[in-house]
Amino acid sequence: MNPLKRLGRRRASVLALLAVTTLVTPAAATAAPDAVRASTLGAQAAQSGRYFGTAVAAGRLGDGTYTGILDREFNSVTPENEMKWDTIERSRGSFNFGPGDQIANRAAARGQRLRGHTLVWHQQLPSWVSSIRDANTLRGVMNNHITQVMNHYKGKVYAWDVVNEAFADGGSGQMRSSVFRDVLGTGFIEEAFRSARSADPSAKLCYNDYNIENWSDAKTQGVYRMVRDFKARGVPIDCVGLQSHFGAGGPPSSFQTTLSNFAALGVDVQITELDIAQAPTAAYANTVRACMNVARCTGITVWGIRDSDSWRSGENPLLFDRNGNKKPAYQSTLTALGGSAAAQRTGAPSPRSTAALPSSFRWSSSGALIAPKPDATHNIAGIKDPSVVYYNGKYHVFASTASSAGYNLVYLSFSDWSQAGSATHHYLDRTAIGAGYRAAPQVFYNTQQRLWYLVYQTGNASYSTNPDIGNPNGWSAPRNFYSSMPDIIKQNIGNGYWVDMWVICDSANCYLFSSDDNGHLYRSQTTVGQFPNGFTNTVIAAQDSKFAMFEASNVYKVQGSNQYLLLVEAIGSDGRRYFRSWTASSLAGSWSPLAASESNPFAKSSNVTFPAGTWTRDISHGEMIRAGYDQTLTIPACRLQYLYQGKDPNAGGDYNNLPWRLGLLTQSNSTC
Ligand code: 9MR
Repeated sequence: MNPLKRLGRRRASVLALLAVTTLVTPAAATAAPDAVRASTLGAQAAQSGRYFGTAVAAGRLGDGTYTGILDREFNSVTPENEMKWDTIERSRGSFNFGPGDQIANRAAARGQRLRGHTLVWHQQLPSWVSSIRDANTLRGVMNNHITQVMNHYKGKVYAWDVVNEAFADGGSGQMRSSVFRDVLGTGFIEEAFRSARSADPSAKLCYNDYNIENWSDAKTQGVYRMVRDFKARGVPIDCVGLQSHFGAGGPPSSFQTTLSNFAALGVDVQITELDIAQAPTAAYANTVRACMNVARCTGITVWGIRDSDSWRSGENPLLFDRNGNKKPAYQSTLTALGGSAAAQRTGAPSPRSTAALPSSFRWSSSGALIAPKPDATHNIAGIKDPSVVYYNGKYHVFASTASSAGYNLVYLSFSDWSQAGSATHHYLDRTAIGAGYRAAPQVFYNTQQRLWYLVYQTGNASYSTNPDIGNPNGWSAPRNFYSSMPDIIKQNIGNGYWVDMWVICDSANCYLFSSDDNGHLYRSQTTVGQFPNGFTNTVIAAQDSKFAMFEASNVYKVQGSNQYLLLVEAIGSDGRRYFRSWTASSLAGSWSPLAASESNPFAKSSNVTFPAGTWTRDISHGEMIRAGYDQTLTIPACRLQYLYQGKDPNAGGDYNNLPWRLGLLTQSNSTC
């Protein structure tokens, strides 16, 4: 963004001069990642906002070794059999919650989460249900079961496996035969989820299955199509459980791709019943890493505590031996849980390169989701330049606030886009970030330093850090990346403005990109170890004519591939903003056009539909919804989403006073 456009060069150079006086200081010299490593599975998982759980059998709760491990290591539990239909409603209308309550109450007393397992399943189903042939009767029985059980556990269950194992093995990709499908038709799953939502609107509703871990399997694709269809039609679904009962080879190489592709549909993913034949250390570590690398992979449950507790005890598939001792896989699991949040820097085999990005894009846009919320001391005309991460069950959005008086920053968070409009706006001028010109934020988590970074422009490229993204008051005062504007920028900026600073790191280096509103994209480089210091060797990374390569550049890593994606905002022949795109095989590499022309744009009004009404002709400064939240800025390859700024096409006048709003694009031509 170019906030100085109407403020004039003089102010820009004054700001740049002022900025020189703020020296670059290490932000996190005291951060010691190893010092905060936890010593149990649950505590370590909690550090990245996840849970680590186990299946629990009520019959074993009298065993002190068992409960000792349970309470020490796990912060989530799933009743292994106690909430299944044949236990809870063995005869019609007669409910037995005793064994389930025993587990639920015990977990609640210890602050452990509870996963509800499972409401509708063709197994462990009493014969009085499986023998029903009349659709109305079965529908009533199914909905009553869901309603009674969910009502009973309301407020205690974090996520329910509403429907379990409804898809067939093999190559059909269809639902399996069961009394539910055969009598009610394939719509029974939708009906079950709708009943579940009305019974307990605050529980997360999951579809759970096995053999859906390998992306190309027909069964995985069948479940994926169903979830996509549910999301498209507004059928309530919040999560997909991948059971993950693996052979000794561990997860398929596409496992992370599968997790992130489901997550990209807008659902959480969870590993719900993990066990691996012979418990190889690498197989456990690879499984955990795949989850850690996907922001919406919210937790992992192993299917039992000791090998002797397992339904496949002959294969010794768990993390504790028969005596309750930690096995080698325990250590590799714990280590993997403490690994990078979204980076593969621990030597995990990279997933096969999957769906590369297409060479043309189509999008569907939401209406304006986020508007400014002026208050007595903040007279704001536009909300702009959003940066967004999904972390710990919430979207965290940072944006510029704009008015003719100038620019500053705002923060808001919400769990669902439907709540974006009602979220509280925290004005960051009230924090150590301070008043004055701050704009165009970019947020990410630095996994080495265990700190959130907010990068923004102040006339220089500046940043603040915060250990807790959810605490708006936790940001440090601004520091600068450069002592002054690099010479190469001074030589090329012409009448432009130095704007839109952007940081992205690979496993060795961090790069700082910026634009000059004059046709140049600049890149500086430092090592991951030196970051945020040492940005030298500034070069021109890409150039074009002024309006063809204007500003608001984004650079991302494409998940599951060796591709990086560059987006740059341009001004079209119609005067409206749009995005062009390029790819490269490394961050310091040269950029090849992907969808880089006005006739084949990355995102422009011409390839965006507006089902809720065309509220903007500009597709301007924004950010992709990432697959993770760390410094690698990894995005999914499928179903891209882009949070952008748009405005009433008829609005005009002072650029700083334009009524910018934020909307969300969702890719509509994804082939995966
Ligand atoms: O571990 C469970 C075992 O004790 C039961 O006998 C069995 C009955 O079908 O169910 C086991 O748990 C299953 C889970 O509920 C659904 N996914 C597959 C699990 C292993 O069979």
